[in-house]
Amino acid sequence: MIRLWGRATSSNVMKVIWLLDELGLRYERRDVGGPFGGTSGPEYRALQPLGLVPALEEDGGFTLFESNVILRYICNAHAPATPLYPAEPRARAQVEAWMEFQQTALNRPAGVVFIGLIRTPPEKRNAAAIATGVREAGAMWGIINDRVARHPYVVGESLTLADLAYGPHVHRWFNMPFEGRPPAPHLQAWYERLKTHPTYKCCLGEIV
Ligand SMILES: N[C@@H](CCC(=O)N[C@@H](CS)C(=O)NCC(=O)O)C(=O)O
Repeated sequence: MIRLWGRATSSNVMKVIWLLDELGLRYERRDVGGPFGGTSGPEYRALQPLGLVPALEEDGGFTLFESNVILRYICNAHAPATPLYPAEPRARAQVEAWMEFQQTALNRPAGVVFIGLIRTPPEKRNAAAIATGVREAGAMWGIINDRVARHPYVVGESLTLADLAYGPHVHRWFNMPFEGRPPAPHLQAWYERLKTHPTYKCCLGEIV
């Protein structure tokens, strides 16, 4: 049995839920992190050393952390032929590169906007920092906009793990209340395309 640890409001948990649902795998999920707590004790730290979500656990004592690594592991272990994670080395490397781009280039400025706007009470918000985050995240989304101008999905003609990695974030980007979102028509069209995948619904909830 696959056990996913992490609250369903976390972007990094959402992408794993999306994959598990997309592959039709059976799993159970435990709400930890954020208001649920449960991540600071030694038992949880053995699953995720920083006390973050998600973490994955399987029968036999196997555990794993880092959301994008979890995505790749699930495909390797449970759906090795899935086109979400192509086996051909160059195609696979492209998927991995764009997953990495999400974690390394987009996440920081997108996080500044999300934490600054959604997780910070209005009287404590830093408008200048949020505006800088919007500008920097907008530039990163511009790069994704250019990709999906050339083909329907981030890496090519079909949905891959690269799209899953951005799915929770693009929903936030188009639905958080801020000014200065640069025009990105191809990004918007790709977001609408993601919504045609029924299993994407796990990423489309209220932004909290
Ligand atoms: N690089 C890690 C980042 C994990 C992370 O930052 N998780 C956030 C939620 S998106 C977290 O655990 N926040 C504290 C909490 O929810 O208690 C991953 O991709 O798994």
